[in-house]
Amino acid sequence: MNYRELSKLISLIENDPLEGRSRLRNLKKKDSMVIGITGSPGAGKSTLVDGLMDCYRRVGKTVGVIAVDPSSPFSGGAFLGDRIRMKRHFTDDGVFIRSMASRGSLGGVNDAVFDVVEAYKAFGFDVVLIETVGAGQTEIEVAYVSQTVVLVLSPGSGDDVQMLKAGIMEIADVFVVNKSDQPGADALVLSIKAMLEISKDEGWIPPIVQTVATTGKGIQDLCQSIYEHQKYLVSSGKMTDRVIRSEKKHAEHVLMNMVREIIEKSPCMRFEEILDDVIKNLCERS
Ligand SMILES: Nc1nc2c(ncn2[C@@H]2O[C@H](COP(=O)(O)OP(=O)(O)OP(=O)(O)O)[C@@H](O)[C@H]2O)c(=O)[nH]1
Ligand SMILES: [Mg+2]
Repeated sequence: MNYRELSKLISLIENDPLEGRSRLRNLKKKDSMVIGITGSPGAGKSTLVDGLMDCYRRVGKTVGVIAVDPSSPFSGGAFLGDRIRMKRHFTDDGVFIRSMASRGSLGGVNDAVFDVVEAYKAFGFDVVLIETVGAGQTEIEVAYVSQTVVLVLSPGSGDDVQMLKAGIMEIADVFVVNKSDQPGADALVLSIKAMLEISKDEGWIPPIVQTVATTGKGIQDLCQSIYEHQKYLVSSGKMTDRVIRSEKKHAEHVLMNMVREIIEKSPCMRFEEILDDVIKNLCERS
């Protein structure tokens, strides 16, 4: 597969999820490292992704990036912003960047992201980086596609640990306090530490990495922390759990969307009939 074919496959996934998925089914996939970069808007995720790409490219690894844009359609501002910020890598053969609108994709963004990750694996990238805004349940769910979830926080942006959405802290494997050149970074680190102390230790204590993404400070540490987490997943046997977690979420999202679609189109009006109709339809599709 070349980049053109990969682009086409992604468009197919977005425009005709069923067809896209059947195409994916027959492709051989690499055991890529899948890293999620999530956090509040403007925390510096794209700038960090850019730095991470550098880290991986320097050791010869190929990188596929998926930037899930929370608000604007494909032509929107954030998409262009991401393009510009990541432009250093635009001419690099070992890098592929795709932005996806989180609204407007058929079957929902979650299905599409899960499927696009599969397409990236089929292409054979060593590393897949997914940037999402961890602002709501949908975005948190997207994080389940990743083996390692990096949560990016920054001082002075309302990233008060107490106020973070439930669920987002729990899903973080590595914490990043970005914009460490700004006041309040140390206090933010302390509050994350305090929060981690009361949370349950299940063998992995999420490290807190301080970065200044704009200068590259701390990026190497972040790369190292991600590597350590991956190593931990493999040595503890938890990598398999992560893979299963992702597969299950993927299946859940695809099926939920199918069910929703069938219910919407169902000519039946009574509860039992609707249930029967859904089950009949699902059986016919499988
Ligand atoms: N001072 C400072 N500014 C930073 C740092 N990292 C990123 N920025 C700036 O913060 C702004 C947002 O950075 P992005 O990388 O676009 O942040 P993002 O989280 O991807 O933003 P969205 O995708 O819009 O949610 C940009 O103007 C960056 O230049 C940092 O470490 N220090
Ligand atoms: Mg961004």
